[in-house]
Amino acid sequence: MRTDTPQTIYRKDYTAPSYLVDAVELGFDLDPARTVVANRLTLRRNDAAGTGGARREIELYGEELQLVAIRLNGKALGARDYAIDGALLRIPCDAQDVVLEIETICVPETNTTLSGLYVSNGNFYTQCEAEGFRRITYFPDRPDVMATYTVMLRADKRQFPVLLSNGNLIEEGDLPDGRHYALWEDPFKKPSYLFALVAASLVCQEETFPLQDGRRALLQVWVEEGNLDKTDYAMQSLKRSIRWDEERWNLELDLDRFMIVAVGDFNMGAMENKGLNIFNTKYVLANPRVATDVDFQGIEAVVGHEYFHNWTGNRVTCRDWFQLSLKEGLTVFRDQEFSADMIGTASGRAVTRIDQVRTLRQAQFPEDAGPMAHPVRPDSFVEINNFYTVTVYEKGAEVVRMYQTLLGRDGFRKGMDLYFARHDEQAVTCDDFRAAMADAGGRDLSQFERWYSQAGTPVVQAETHYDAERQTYTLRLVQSCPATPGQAGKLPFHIPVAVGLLGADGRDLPLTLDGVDLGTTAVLELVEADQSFVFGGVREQPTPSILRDFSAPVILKYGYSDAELVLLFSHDSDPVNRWEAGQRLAMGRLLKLAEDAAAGRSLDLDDVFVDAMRKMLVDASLDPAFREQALLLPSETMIADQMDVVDPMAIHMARQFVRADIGARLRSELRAQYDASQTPGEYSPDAESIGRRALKNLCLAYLCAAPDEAAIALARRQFDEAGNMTDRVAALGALVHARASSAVADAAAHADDALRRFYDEFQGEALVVDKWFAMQASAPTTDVAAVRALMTHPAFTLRNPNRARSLVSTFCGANPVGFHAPDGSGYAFWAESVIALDALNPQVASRLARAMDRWRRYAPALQKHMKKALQQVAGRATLSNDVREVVGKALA
Ligand code: 0A1
Ligand code: ZN
Repeated sequence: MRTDTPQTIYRKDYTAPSYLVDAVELGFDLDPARTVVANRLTLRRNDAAGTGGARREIELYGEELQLVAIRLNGKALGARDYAIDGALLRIPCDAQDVVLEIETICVPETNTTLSGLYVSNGNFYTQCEAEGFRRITYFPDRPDVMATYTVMLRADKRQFPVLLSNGNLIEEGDLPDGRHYALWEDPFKKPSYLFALVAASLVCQEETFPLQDGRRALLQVWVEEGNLDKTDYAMQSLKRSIRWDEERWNLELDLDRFMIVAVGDFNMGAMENKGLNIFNTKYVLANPRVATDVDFQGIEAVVGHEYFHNWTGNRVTCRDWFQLSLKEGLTVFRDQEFSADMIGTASGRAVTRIDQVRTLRQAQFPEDAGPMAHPVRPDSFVEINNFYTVTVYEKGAEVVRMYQTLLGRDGFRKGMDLYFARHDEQAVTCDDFRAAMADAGGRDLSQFERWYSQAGTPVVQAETHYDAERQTYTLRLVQSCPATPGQAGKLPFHIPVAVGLLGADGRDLPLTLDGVDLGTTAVLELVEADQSFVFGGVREQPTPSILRDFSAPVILKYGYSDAELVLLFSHDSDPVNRWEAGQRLAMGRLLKLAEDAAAGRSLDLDDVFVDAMRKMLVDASLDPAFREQALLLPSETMIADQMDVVDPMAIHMARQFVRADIGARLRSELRAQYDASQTPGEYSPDAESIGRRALKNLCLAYLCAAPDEAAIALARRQFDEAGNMTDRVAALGALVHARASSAVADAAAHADDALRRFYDEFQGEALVVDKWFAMQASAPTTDVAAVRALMTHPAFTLRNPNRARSLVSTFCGANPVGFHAPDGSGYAFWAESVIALDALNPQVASRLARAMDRWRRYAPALQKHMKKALQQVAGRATLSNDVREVVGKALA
């Protein structure tokens, strides 16, 4: 917690480290109240780094450490031999080779930030990315300092029977006084942020797994006792990840042992520490009784993501934290491709792609249009932990995907091979990645750099003209990009725009551009601000399908008629654009209805839209998973993002009206589809079954959006008879959301009864209790008073990030009606919660703080309350850098 003005760090100020570290030897005497860390560093002067005329110094960082002793080449240093300025410890030194020994003490049991060395449920864990290692020992804690690590762990044997660190176990044994030790050695050079240790009472599922090159690796999934019945899926996902990386990229596991450890207190999803991944329990523990389909999918994606980091992030790492997307964008792209390949079918791939587009629109586009907007490779930050964003991750993945779209799959693979050939065991930049792609593909990708340096979502405005006489069809694309903080004007991007043309019968027309036959989907390269493409041999007036497969993270504007959208929604051979047409049909109506609701006019939904939805619902030739996506309306956040002045209540009323109207008008079709989508037999989280359950449960949600006694009875029956958590929570959600219905007797009692029974049955399962809180926090009938009441529940605590997020963050981020109450009570609650959380865990507080990002978009009456709440937080004398940066930028 700091009180001084936080410092901004700039990318342009990067300088190379004055000393490099070749080897690190760490000794830990682990004690929750007083852990002693002995650190022996072998350093080498980095002559490539200038000192700007100043005397050379060894620069080390340390936070929350008690410094016991420092020795330089065997000589004890006194207080005058070094200087400590905040987190920075500087030792004047010019020697070529140096051995530095440092002894420090830290207190894991009081570390509530969950960064550095901390205690969770009595066990020790570490989290070092981005700058947590400096909370363990003094060190040149920056990713371009890569060293080999040898780690000796000592702890009480009864309390901490399992002692783990990175790499290979060299030796273990007993010590006097009931203690024991384990010596670990990691043969690969790594930056300090990839260091990890675990000292705990845990159990594991393990097996040896054959690698492509004939070696066998020991795989382990470590969990607390009582959870071994929930590790199978993580283990299977790990094995699939290893195999996929070998087969798709020829990348092998480089260690003899790979460990995953699950911990209940964790700030993020998981962490890719070399050979010792530490995971939030949410992304490890699953069985059908406690985990939903979405949980299973999340586990596969995150296990893959962390495993893939072993090459994209660990073997080749980032030069500095501005390059974060080098590893994160690339690794998200890899985990997205992994998930898509695991499904295998074209339609399954499309559904994963639609999910990605949804995430971008739901979270990244708003970020890119708000006060925290930043380029994929930021130019500055106050607190790096604030930059683990959807822009760095998801937009970063889109940028990587665009290389593949421009170079083709084979060209992209060549670029990846060249990247590893050039940079293995190095710390590099996004420019190095781009250079590998350009060189491997023989392409000039200099303009493509703007995807890294310019923030904001580009807008592509399309116009078309059909010349029947010449049989030409002209597509004019005009691109622009709105101003973002610190970036007023933007230059044109290099945008791949995949395009197809549909005939009146809905079939793809053959494409010819400048006499070249391009099949049925052409990837146009938009590089100018205003550029036209003329297709030849077009025999009829076509309907354009633009931005197929969402070929670039842009907003496409085109004046589609309803008839064109219905044609695309019924026929587009590109499933992503087929879905997109439905979203456009829905969005047009939702915006109009929100206006009507705000003006107090009566609401009405036209037959064209309802018929299109009906057709989609009953089209048995389409995958259930795709139909579910196509029938899901844009979220309230997405609708809000389209409005100049956001009225959350009007948006909610509009969307609820559409849901209820569909529920009522398609009642019999929904009911029939509900019955047709059952998944008899044993639960399995395969894509086909997941799709059927998703469609079935969407039907239930629609039926309960216009509830009659039959719909509620259906939900109750599903709740009672559900053989898995997916169906159980879907039914509970339907009941809770129908709570206020006046059309059904005892709607509230049914909801309350189900909630009570759910809690009684699952109170021993922390992750399920999180769902129980989140379900109530997001229900539109839940107001601040109800949230405050839930906070007094014995199972609630702000100290556990998952639990705090399940109630507080869900209410502030996913319950627009409750949060934006006209009296400002939601915002006052937000301010109070940010302040309370900040005292415990700045990273979690800062994420919550972002719920107010877009405050300037709301109606003036709401803005006034929001500003007051922001000022209340900003006015606190003690605030973390994390929160200060977020609220400061919001108010700027
Ligand atoms: N690198 C991890 C995410 C992560 C980032 C920061 C953390 O603490 C501040 C923890 C984890 C990943 O991409 O999975
Ligand atoms: Zn990552």
